[in-house]
Amino acid sequence: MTSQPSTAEVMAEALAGGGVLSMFAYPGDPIIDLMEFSRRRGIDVVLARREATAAFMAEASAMATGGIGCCVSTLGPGSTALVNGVAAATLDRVPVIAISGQIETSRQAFFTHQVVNHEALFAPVTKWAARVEANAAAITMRKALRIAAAERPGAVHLTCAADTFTAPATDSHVVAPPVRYAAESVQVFGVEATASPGRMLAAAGRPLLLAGIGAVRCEATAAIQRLAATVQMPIVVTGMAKGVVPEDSEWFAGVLDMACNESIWDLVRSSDLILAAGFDPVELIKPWHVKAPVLHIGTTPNIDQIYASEVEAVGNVASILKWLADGYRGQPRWTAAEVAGHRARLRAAYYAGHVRGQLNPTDVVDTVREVAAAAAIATCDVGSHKLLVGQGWTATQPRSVLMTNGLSAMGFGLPAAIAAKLAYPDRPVVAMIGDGGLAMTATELRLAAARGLGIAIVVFVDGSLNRIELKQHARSYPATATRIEDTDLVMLAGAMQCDGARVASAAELSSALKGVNTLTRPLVIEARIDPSQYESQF
Ligand SMILES: Cc1ncc(C[n+]2csc(CCOP(=O)(O)OP(=O)(O)O)c2C)c(N)n1
Ligand SMILES: [Mg+2]
Repeated sequence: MTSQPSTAEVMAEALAGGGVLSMFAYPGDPIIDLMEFSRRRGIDVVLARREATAAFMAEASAMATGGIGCCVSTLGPGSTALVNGVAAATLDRVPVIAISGQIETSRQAFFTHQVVNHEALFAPVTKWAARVEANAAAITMRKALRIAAAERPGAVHLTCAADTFTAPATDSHVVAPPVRYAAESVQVFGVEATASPGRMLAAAGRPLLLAGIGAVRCEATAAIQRLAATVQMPIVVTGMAKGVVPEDSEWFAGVLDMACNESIWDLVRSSDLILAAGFDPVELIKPWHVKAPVLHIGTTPNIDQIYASEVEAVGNVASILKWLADGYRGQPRWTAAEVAGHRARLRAAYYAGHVRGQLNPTDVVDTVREVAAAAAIATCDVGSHKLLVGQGWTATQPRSVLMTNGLSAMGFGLPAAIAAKLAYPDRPVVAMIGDGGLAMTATELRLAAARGLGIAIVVFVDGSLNRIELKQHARSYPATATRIEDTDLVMLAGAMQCDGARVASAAELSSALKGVNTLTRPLVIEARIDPSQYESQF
């Protein structure tokens, strides 16, 4: 007679079946069974230094791989600390299963110490917040995986009582749900019954393709390139979709709502039809002010209504774009020279405010890009530096730039680099983060060192929470609670068993990065930048 598996064992089995390779954890006693069965099932259980970073690691691991991320915490103080990263996964549209332990069932109705209502806490920041019971363990896990991965993806939070983890699961038949598109299908919605995406495109004289994270999820790279080349139209992408088309290709026209955003908006406003291809308005920082009509092409209908669209093509974004390219009989709409001219103007705007003889933020972005291999994964944090990385970093592959641009939470860049390197040990990984973002997460350097992760962490040191300090300047306020004290990052790196270097010029940065593609332990670079370029641009 085979003994019945415990609920924790069934949960671990389901996570492994769902393709989870790493579980980012901060333990407490209720969850040790789940961690142990996950370990036995071959999942790498990684000790983050706090729950908030564990959740960012789970998010970034899913962003980098296209799979499902997982983080776990204890009850009360553990679960409350997970919230930011869980919310980031939901707003960044990344599938994550977050699991927290809870006090034993017999005490739940009346006990108070460390007891927080998880379902109420996580409901607003997840797609589903639920409890796992021993008599519904397998179905709950299957549902959690399916909901997290279903369009639009996001986080699911599960709570399991300490005694339920160890209880025999009476529902233990684990079946992984399908999460990929199987068929090329498209639904068309139109205000007019005769609405046709193809006719709308054919009628446009200056169409522009705006590609977002839905296009990344649908692996639409080839389809976007083919449609853009067929119609001859510029492609603008969003921050989290960077790399969905190679950014050194002919029709690429820049990144929306990063540095130089006026130049991009001018181009968008000069078009007479926007093909919003997997574009998710969660990445917009201002309301939509474009008069041209929008052809919504997405995995879901235009449920946000941030822009109006009289025609919606809903389904696999790649299939829809292929279908449009197959049917296109119109003339070429733009010339390559026009788009190249726009790119040149964009590049000039990107360098605005560059100070000779100083280490400018754009020098950092350019130098890291020059030295890092094409296949490198870049992560960034949130702040002024992100806007320049977002526009200036030339991405050549989908999922090669990891940033949070839905919740836009500081503290993402370093944990994301750790998760990316764990997922892809053979690819170079560079994190470009602010000194504020590093201060939030610096203790994770010890984890990176312990795992022997050869990641480079390039810190834009300006002694400031610059993005916010600039807003204070704009209102003639003094810098209040936006200056951060100088920290010896080389010494910090040493204490964390990482290598460290301090640089104040592009040449020094370039030589500090010499081995960046073959590092065997983390390298922290204190890049002492002159932030005046931010002041002139933002
Ligand atoms: C968790 C979190 N707290 C606060 C903010 C608001 N915020 C956005 S950018 C920024 C400053 C970031 O400073 P730093 O990391 O040094 O980057 P810099 O702007 O200097 O490049 C702040 C405080 C945020 N986005 N996320
Ligand atoms: Mg800073």
